[in-house]
Amino acid sequence: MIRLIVSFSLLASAAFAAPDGAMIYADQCASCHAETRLGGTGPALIPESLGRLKGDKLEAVIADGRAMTQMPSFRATLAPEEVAAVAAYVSAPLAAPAVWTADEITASREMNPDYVAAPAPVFTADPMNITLVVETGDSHISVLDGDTFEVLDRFETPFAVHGGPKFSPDGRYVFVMSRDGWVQKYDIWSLHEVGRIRAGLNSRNIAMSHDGKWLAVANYLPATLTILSTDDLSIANVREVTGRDGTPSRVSAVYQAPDRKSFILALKDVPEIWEIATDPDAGPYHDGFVHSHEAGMEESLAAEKGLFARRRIDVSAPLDDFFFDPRYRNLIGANRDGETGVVVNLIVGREIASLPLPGMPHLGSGISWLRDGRRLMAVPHLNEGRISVIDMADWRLVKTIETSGPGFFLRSHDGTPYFWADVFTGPNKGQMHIIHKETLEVVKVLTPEPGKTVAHTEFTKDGRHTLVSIWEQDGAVIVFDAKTLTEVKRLPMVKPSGKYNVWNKITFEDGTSH
Ligand code: DHE
Repeated sequence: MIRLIVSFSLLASAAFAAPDGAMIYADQCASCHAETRLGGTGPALIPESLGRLKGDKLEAVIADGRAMTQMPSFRATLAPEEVAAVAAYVSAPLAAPAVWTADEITASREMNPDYVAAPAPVFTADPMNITLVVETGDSHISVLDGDTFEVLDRFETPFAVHGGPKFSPDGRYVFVMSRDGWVQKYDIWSLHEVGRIRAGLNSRNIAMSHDGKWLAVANYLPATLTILSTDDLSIANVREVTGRDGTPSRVSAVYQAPDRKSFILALKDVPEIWEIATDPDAGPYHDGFVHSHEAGMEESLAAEKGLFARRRIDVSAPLDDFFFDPRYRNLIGANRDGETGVVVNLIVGREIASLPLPGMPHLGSGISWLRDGRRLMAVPHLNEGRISVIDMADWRLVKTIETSGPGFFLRSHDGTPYFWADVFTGPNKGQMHIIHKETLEVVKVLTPEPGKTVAHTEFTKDGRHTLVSIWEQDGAVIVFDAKTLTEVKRLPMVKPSGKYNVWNKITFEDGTSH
């Protein structure tokens, strides 16, 4: 009888056993987020990187997925108890804390033993009109001749490249970053990889210093900014990123501010923006300001001087994403969860205006141009089919352009009257809107491959052609005549994402991302 009761209770406990979060994680999540939980294509899933994403919010992301990311919905795969179990598992600290020290970064550095720097380009194509195509489908980059569209080389990249590769100011070298923190240096003239290094465990993007000497890597994990020497990829500086009160913060993105000879950092977890000097003579960099009650004057709290000196700028809420005016005097920032954007004047170091920007504005993809002597900027929204056009003199919303669905990227060029805006999700995914920069009217909607994702545009050096990605495994880059808007050529590519023209990037062409 006792035996019977024992086996019954064993059976019952097996039948009603709580789901095992670790097992579900290994089964469903590890392929993207890594067995160690330190991140792969997906971000690291540990309390340090989940930040404010806790409890119900975290379970909702697992159940519903996340808009505009590769995070799918698990509602059909996992029962609510299983979602809760895996959420609890990833919310628990790692057995050992995730660290990635300067020594580990250095140890990861691999220089290509076969690389020999060519004295001149090894091809006859115009080195200033080279366009790179990131093919995420099989982790490669195609190096295109921007005049003939011939593929000069196709080299392997680290897995899951994200954000724009950054070129040296002379356009010879390019640096590529993957979500798991690898930075690769490639010599375009020699058509050879120079080397690579893992600068972080989970990284966001990279920025090149005004003089081409330093490359900054924005990291989520660990909460650091890694600065590498562009020469040999050795570490120049690793700075822990913490708010005034010591709270560690992930870095959402780092941008080059060439006119200011600095890097500007968007901090994800604290309401601060950082500026890091790339000028050895910089400073003093005032570490924020306080208002003096007696004199009504501003006083600096602290100051740093010289190369990599840091300045903190306080903002009302953490900002994820930035856009800059062409002289880098003002930064326009937005929080992906918020309804407004803010303008931060980098000279005085404080917010000077706010903008109505609901619907997840994607400022990093913004462009600007001159219309009747006034500079306008346009920003797509990640979850709404509209584009906000703002006057950069008085920060007025000039127009909201309706499109047929949420878009990711905008692109233009001095040599064209139009800007191109994609639709990345929704029933009209794949439509490309051609919008006139004077009238702000949609003049044409192209659907080059119905049903397929068609996104991200880049112009050639002279603006005569545009290259658009069919963002599919068996995809292609379509070359359009930018004037007649007709297809000129189609180059088969494996899930091509971003495309980057050397000239447009190194000259800071208005219509392109920097
Ligand atoms: Fe990106 C650029 C952030 C999701 C493809 N993306 C950027 C930049 C930032 C950013 C800050 C500018 C960096 C730079 O070039 O220096 N991206 C984010 C996000 O926060 C977001 C919404 C969520 C995330 O998971 O990180 C996100 N991005 C995506 C994607 O899902 C895309 C479509 C596919 C992918 O590869 O992950 C994607 N992002 C890109 C591309 C660029 C980019 C192709 C470079 C655009 C350019 O022309 O410069």
